[in-house]
Amino acid sequence: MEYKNIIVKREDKIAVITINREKALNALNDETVNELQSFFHHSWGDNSLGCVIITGAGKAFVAGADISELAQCDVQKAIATSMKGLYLTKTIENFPCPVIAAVNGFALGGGCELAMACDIRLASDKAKFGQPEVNLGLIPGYGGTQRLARLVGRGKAKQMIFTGEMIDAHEAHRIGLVDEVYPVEELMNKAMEMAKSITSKASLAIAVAKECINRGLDINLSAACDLEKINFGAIYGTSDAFEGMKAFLEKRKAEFKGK
Ligand code: DAK
Repeated sequence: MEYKNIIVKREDKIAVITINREKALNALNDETVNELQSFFHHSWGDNSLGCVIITGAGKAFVAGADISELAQCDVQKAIATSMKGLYLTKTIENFPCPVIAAVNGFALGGGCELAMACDIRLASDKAKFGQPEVNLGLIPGYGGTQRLARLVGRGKAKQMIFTGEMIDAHEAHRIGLVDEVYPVEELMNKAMEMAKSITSKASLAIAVAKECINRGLDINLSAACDLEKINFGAIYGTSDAFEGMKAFLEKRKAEFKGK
């Protein structure tokens, strides 16, 4: 698949997507959102894919939605744009294998929202996070009011969204917005290391665990535990589960087949 604004590199079971509009600090224009959506759509049934890493070229992860395009929106176009962004973030959230955001630099507005839709956020010590929409007279449009509050709590989310101010990677880590912080030169190696660890495990178990965590957080604990119970049973229908337990008992490395 040919893309203009993203670079996709495949290393074994891992796909690394680099958002590559460096001159606009990787701002998400319509075409880039379409390309990201297209990657996830075309990869949905690809059983050889075990983990996706999203990062940005140059000094930004993504500096937000493309303001030159946002400035052209009327009410109808704004709703359509928001729906597209929400659809992309939902697609990433529901994608059957883990998606890691390797946040190298600015993750602002739609960029912070893109990172929040990923399963795990690793940040470089140069990364900066913010929801600066109020500076433009807007509110977040790709799920930011919802995902940020769920990740960092309503007080911190309101602080970030109401002031529009940026926070650095260490503060983002402290409040739970990012999971790990690394020196910028180590970020991609660390992301690959994590992706390799994930792809060495049973892919169906990971897909089901992702689903349980995501769905479970939207419902009450008792119903969520029931959801886990059903899926715990369902995973016994996979041969990988038996291979994993057999390998342990035979003191050898498991050979998972994704079946
Ligand atoms: N869009 C378009 N171009 C951008 C951009 C953006 N978001 N961010 C940066 N650029 C461009 C700059 O215009 C500049 O272009 P040239 O002048 O060189 O042509 C180039 O990238 C380099 O930027 P700077 O010269 O400004 O670089 P600095 O290092 O000095 O500053 C910065 C970096 C990240 C602090 C600064 O660029 C900045 O403040 N950027 C804007 C950040 C921002 O406000 N992002 C937008 C957040 S709002 C919605 C849907 C979605 C959204 C909202 C509504 N609905 C459907 C209603 C989402 C909104 C957002 O994401």
